[in-house]
Amino acid sequence: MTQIDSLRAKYLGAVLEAADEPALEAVRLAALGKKGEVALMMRDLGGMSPEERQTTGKALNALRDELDAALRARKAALADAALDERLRAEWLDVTLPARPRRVGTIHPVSQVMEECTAIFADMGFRVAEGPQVETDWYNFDALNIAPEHPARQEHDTFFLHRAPGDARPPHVLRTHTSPVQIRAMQDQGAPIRVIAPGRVYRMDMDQTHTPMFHQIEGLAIDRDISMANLKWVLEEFFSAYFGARVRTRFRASHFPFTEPSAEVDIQCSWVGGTLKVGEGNGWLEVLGSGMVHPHVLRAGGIDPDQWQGFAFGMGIDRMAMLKYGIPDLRAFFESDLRWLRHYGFGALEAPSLHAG
Ligand code: 2U9
Repeated sequence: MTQIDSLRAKYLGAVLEAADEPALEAVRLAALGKKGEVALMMRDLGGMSPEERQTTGKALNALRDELDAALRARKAALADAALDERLRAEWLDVTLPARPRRVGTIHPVSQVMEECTAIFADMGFRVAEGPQVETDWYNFDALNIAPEHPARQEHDTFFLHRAPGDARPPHVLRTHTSPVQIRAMQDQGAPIRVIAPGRVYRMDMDQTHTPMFHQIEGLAIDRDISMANLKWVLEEFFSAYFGARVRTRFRASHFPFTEPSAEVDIQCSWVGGTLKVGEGNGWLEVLGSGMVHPHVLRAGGIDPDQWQGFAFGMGIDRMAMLKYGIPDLRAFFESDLRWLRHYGFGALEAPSLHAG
């Protein structure tokens, strides 16, 4: 075997035995590097006869090309093997269930607000909204609430005091959503049919009152609207809301913004400490209402000689307590996660008129 043949055998064997890229690189340097064995033999060509130089040179070039090809092939094979090994080691089961995520709930107040809105919308009422910080004109004067009325006292209403020296009357946190309907009458005129759900503020705090609570008010103005229409709308509403035929009882009352005025009770029973709406001989007060006072129509830019209509107002928080058996109003606004998980609703339990 010539020297070239033994080099070929040695390095082709070394290439195949190289177990990783650094070992392969060492083989390459030893064979084809500047000081490698093939290069050293090339250097010896100078001392050979022309014929010998030609045959040996050709053979050395062929050996260099052959080793180079073997090195490349081995390098590619090692890279493939390394990738196979990574794919085996870094295996991922994409069918595993996802890690559980904490999901929030819809607050009962939001849920009930949506339920009520859906029912009134079905009867042709549109939702109206307005600011929570109001002028005293929209919150009191426009609603026929006299300057000396107790609601205007410092201990009943939250006032936003002006800077010292500013003589203008202070803004208030709205004490009811009625100013929304004044604005709606001014914007839309008559006939009009709107509901105004939203937050209201009164300086009150005990087992049944929080300084912020929620109301939904309704207003229907047309040429011949009467208390009979009011009674039908309310009975229709309560029956849809509680899911049973609910009778109502009207008791004469007084509000500055309605004349005549009525407080409305719904039929209920108390059995073994549980309240059931829509049955029995008991009555539960849930609502205030009446025919809109002519002064209030005029404040809304509507001529009381041409138009008349009813208005009503009720507390949403209380409606939620009644329907879902929630005992303490104050817990509504404490943000206790256990309470929210217990009384909250799933985001997909959207209220509708056809579902439970
Ligand atoms: C306009 C004209 C009249 C809305 C009305 C009541 C009677 C009422 C209370 C019920 C429980 C408030 O949440 S509560 O404390 N509401 O008794 N609300 S009539 O009357 C209006 C509203 C707007 C333009």
